[in-house]
Amino acid sequence: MVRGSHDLLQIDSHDAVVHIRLARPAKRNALNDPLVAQLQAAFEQLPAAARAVVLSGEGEHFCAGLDLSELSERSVAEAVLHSRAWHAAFERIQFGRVPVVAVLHGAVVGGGLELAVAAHVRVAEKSTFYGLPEGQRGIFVGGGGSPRIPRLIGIARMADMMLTGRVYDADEGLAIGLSQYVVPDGQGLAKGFELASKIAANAPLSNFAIVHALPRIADMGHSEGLFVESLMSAIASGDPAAKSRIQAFLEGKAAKVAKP
Ligand code: 1HE
Repeated sequence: MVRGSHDLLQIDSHDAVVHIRLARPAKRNALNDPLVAQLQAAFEQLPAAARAVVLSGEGEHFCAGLDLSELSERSVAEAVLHSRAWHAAFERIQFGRVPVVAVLHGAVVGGGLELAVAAHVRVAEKSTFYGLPEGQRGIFVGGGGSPRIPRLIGIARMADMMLTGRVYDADEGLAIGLSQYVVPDGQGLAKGFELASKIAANAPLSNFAIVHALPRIADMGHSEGLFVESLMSAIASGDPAAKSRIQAFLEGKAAKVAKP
């Protein structure tokens, strides 16, 4: 189903939900060049039936970030291109064809956190811890963390994580906005698939608008944002899927919004 080499990923289809797992546990799923390229290819080549993706990591940790053993071999120009390659791959996740639910556990550090925040929904098992050790390593984020992470937790918190090496645990990560859910250890995938199945059942155009229009509107000025919102809203509500779903509700055939 997914073309090309992906020996550092494990990819399985479960009906409309595709499960993509980082499969380099001996190196704590550290992101080397082939793994980043395989991630990009996997998200570019999702099967036509895919409606949502669950992204997780094998072994004890979600992802240890940049493969530090590759770092010393690059010139400045090569390092720029390397960072741009991460950007291209993670853009395919954030602005791909379907929403992505990341299931986190253990270390979610450095580039691993940059990968996690390219997803749309994050479920963290209790074992999760978040860090940005770039300051200690003498480097800087390069996988899109600068624009994405402050939008979730603010510049001050990200600067603190990078300057002091502060690490947040799963509950703290939930409180500050790094994840939307925390679940007990071992239950992350079940929760991730439950959420992905709900997402997959939405009208495709609604999911498209949420993935592609919402973050761009949030980046616009107020007036432009309101206008583009109106356009996106009119396009979505004009779709036959919206008309049939609203009709089903009016006929008492669709689920009500229930109190949690
Ligand atoms: C690695 C990496 C890696 C593990 N690159 N090889 N990232 C970091 O600074 C995080 C560095 N890693 C760690 O802090 C720890 O490894 C963990 C907390 C993630 C996991 O600890 P642990 O005790 O389970 O594993 P370990 O014994 O430290 O590591 C197991 C093996 O994975 C070991 O290799 P081995 O051949 O000796 O068995 C480690 O060397 C290897 N390993 N992490 C390479 N990151 C686009 S810019 C992004 C910038 C960043 O991401 S900076 C943050 C980098």
